[in-house]
Amino acid sequence: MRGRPALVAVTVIGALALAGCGDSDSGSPASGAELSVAAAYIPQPVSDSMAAGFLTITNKGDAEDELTSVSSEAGDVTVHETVDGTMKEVERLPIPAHGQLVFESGGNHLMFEKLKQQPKQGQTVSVELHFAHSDPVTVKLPVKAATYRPANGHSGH
Ligand SMILES: [Cu+2]
Repeated sequence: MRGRPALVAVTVIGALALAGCGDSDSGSPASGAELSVAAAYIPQPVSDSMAAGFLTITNKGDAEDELTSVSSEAGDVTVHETVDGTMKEVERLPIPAHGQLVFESGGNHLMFEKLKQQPKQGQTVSVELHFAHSDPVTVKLPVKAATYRPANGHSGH
């Protein structure tokens, strides 16, 4: 819930700055990354306490950022990458300037553990993404069928 007011505040400040001097776009590294989130979902898990979540973070800005942590009221969330078929927790993942950080089946994923209740198809699970530079972003991940794959997603291999 903290994400939305912060985002609104940034927008207002940006508008004021533009009105003030007209060319504030250049030379302000603090607002270099422009993040948006798409293709978020959780396949309905078999387990009642663990699940994986997927999404794509796009950075349209000129500066890179990093995903540093994820939190949720639904349970514990950590960020995992998959190396040689084995998943391992990572501290942070980079989001390159003009690039994407992709979470997809068989690759990076959000790892939900100690869930208070099993996510069921049709529900949504809210998470808050925290970044090294940008303000936190709240994302609602819809729970899809266990076999769901995003239509335009690239399947790992
Ligand atoms: Cu995992």
